[in-house]
Amino acid sequence: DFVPLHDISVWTPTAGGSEKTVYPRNKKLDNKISLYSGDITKLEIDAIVNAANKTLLGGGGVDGAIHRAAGPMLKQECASLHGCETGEAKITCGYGLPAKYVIHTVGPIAQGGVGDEEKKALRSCYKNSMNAAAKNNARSVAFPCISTGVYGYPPEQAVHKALATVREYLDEHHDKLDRVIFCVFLPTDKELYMKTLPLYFPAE
Ligand code: AR6
Repeated sequence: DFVPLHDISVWTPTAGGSEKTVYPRNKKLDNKISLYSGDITKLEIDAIVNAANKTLLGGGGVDGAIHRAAGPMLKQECASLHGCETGEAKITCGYGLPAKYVIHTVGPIAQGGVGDEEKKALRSCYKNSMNAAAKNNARSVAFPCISTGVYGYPPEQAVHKALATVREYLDEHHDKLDRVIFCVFLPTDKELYMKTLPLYFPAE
């Protein structure tokens, strides 16, 4: 029941959508974005991103799902990495997962509210994860909604940070990645992304 890359549809911007787009169209980015609704552990792509914690030793949420699906070898490799700071990213093999790599990043804890520090850290998560992918020649990468679960970052704010960071990275490095997949798990996140994607990846 794995989902290969060719079954993950490309997100096509619709013309005449929103008036208040944030960026103009960049044709070089056409066909590079996907919105996928479902379990990230099923994606048969180069790399999936894990919303981990600083220990990198597993936890609940998407982290728990990834470790369960990958098997105990993943934890073993993670244990050799000596943790990860907030905003940083570390890459491992995918083991039992259909994805070749897992990129573990640690999102900010936003239960005390979102300030400049949290915004900067969330941006770093996306940026450092894409850099880790590119460095390892992983050309397709899927992101969960980092920090918006247990870590309490408001999804309405996180979606803008995620899309702005990916858009800016791809503007500069469009040759380094073939596909960035936003993997949403909750129907409310799917709606948020459908509403917000046209602002960052408009048709015209
Ligand atoms: N596939 C895709 N997305 C998922 C999946 C899945 N299988 N399962 C959950 N999500 P969270 P955080 C979504 O809490 O907020 C862990 O214990 C979920 O609906 O997993 O960054 C770590 O060890 C939500 O939209 O991550 C850390 O201690 C999103 O993934 C802490 O939680 C992120 O929710 C990290 O908290």
